[in-house]
Amino acid sequence: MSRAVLSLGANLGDRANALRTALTALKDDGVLVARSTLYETPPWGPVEQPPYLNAIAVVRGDRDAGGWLARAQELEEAAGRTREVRWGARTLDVDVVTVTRDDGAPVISDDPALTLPHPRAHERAFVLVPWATLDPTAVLPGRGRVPDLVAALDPADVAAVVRWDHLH
Ligand code: A4P
Ligand code: MG
Repeated sequence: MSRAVLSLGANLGDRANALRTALTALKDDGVLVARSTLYETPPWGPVEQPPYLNAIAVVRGDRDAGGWLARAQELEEAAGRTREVRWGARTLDVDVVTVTRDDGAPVISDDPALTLPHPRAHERAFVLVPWATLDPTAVLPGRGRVPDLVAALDPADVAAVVRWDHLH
C-alpha cells in the first residue's frame, strides 16, 4: 500500500470533462482519498498554449510508485492524449507529485522515467495552491510544508490560480 499525490491538467477540448472523468475513474478504483476543486491556471513553461484546468488528487491503494505512474498513463490514454511537444497542450496530463509508503517514508527517485518527488512541483502554483487548500498539513519531501512553498511563490502567480468550479 502507498499513498500518492497526483496532479491533473488539461488544456485542450472539454477540459472539465477530462478531469472529472479521470477523478471518477480513481473513485471507481476505490483509491480516491481526497480531491481538490478545479482551478483555471495560466500555462506554465516555454510553449504558448491555452489556459489549463488543474486539480490535485490524493490516492491510496495497493500500488507502488511505478503502479501509480502506470495508472496515470492509462488515464491519459483514456482521455485520448496524444504525445506532442514537451510542455505543450494536452487533453490530459497526470503527473505523480509524491508517493509515501505506509511507514511514512517518501519515495525518492531520480529515475528519468519516474522522478520523485516531481522535480518541478515546488515551483508550480498550479500544483501547490490546490494542494495546500486541499491539505494544509501537506509536505513536499525535501522542500518543506506546502503552504510555506505557496507563500514563497510570486504572489501574482498564486493569484492567477483561480477556483473554477464555483464559476461554472
Ligand atoms: N516522468 C518522470 N517523472 C514523472 C512523474 N513524477 N510523474 C516521465 C509523471 N511522469 C514522470 O512525461 C514525460 C515523461 O516523464 C514520462 O514518460 C514519464 O515517464 P509526459 O507526460 O509524457 O510529457 P509532458 O507532460 O509533456 O512532460 P512533463 O515533464 O510531465 O511536463 P510537465 O512538467 O508536466 O508540464 N501549465 C499549467 N498551468 N498547468 C499544467 O498542468 N502542465 C505542463 C506539462 C506544462 N504547463 C502547464 C501544465
Ligand atoms: Mg506529464
